[in-house]
Amino acid sequence: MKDSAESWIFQPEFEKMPRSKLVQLQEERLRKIVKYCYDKVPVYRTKFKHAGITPDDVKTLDDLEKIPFTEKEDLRKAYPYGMLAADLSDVLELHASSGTTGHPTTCAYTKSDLEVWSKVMARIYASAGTRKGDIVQNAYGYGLFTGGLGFHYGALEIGATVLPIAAGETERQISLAKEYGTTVLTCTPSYAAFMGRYAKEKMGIDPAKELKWKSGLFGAEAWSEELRERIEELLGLEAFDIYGLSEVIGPGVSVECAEHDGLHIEEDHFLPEIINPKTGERCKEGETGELVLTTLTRQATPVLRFRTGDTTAFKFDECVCGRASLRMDRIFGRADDMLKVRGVKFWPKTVEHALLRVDGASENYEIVIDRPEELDVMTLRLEPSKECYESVKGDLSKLQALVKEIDEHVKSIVGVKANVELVPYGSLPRFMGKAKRIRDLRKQR
Ligand code: DLL
Repeated sequence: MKDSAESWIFQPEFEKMPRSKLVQLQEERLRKIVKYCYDKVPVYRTKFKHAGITPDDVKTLDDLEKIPFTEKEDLRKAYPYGMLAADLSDVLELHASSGTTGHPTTCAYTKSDLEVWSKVMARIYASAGTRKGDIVQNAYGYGLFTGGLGFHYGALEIGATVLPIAAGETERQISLAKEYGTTVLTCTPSYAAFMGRYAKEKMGIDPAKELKWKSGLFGAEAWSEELRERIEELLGLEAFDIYGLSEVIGPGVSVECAEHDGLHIEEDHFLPEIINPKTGERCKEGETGELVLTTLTRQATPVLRFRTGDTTAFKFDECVCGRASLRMDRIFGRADDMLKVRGVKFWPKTVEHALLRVDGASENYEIVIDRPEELDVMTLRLEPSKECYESVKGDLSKLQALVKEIDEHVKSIVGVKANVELVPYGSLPRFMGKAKRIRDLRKQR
């Protein structure tokens, strides 16, 4: 790894705010946003009515639990403008989140929202050591996906230089990284890994030695510690996990600091809770559950107790970095992504964790689940790494040994037997944005 990125704190007055003062600020903002949502958005008024409450019933953080949840479905039903709390003429930017499972949802930003977004993204960059003088290669998709512009605004706010290259054109990414000497890479973790392999294998460039990337801000999808290690080694940078979602702001809800021990939540803007997804009740301290977020300052599309569908747990111990904010564990996955095979439940990320522990396994894999008769069958289609693929060509015994090792790892870590199928190097799809690695054929039967 290259020199560790030196983290710093962009807005210490908020990020290091003593808890009692922060709670006071959160409660002030909560009262205001609750009244604002009630006054401006009929959906909230109806929800409050059904729950038998008015904004006057919400005064403290403890009262938050009285407020009904907002679900993704509420936002879908209200598409395109039903959740808008500000005047449309005050909206400066509109994003629509991808509608893979139905209607899209609208995420709108007023001037003030864009300012908040820039500030929280600047905090996120600072946490990864980015400063004025850095050149950020922003390889998140620009457009309606919030990744591109969120990382763009944050870089401007911090005074860094941005190369707004967006996702794709991998050869150009590597050439420009070399020519311009970009120092920070921002993209999805799957694309970061792909870029590293591409540089080495197709262009004969070793990014760890020949590029200046010192840190990478990777998010938008769940990724394992093993993938982090691989990316760091391949690209010669320090990798930071960053979390966010369009319905709340885009990227910018939480980020790792140099300790890499959970993600600090920007709590003065996003009020977090963790609930049991089945009962809707708050989890006990440290328990894992579904993350629920309330936006405290959002003007255009504020959300109250939005169920993110993402599974995590809070970390309450103090962080040595000096930030006083609550931390969350890295996201295990989305509740609706959890797989159940032969009765065993697990996250796709756990499969990745098991897989990437095996030398010779590449990070290009696909999980296929089917139920040809009564029983579920999980097949793990995997490319061996290029080195492995080339060294074992034709040697069946070596390939068999690799299959056996993967098989054993998956069985012991995931708890389910998988049929391991090695496929030629380069045959599985590559992803510039969020990776899609699961094919659940049971749903089509
Ligand atoms: O993915 C915003 C974003 C862009 C975050 C760039 C980080 C970096 P959406 O497209 O609305 O927004 O998707 C949000 O992606 O609910 C999670 O399920 C997942 N997700 C985002 N960040 C992480 C992460 C952006 N660091 C959905 N780890 C969320 C795991 C993540 N999952």
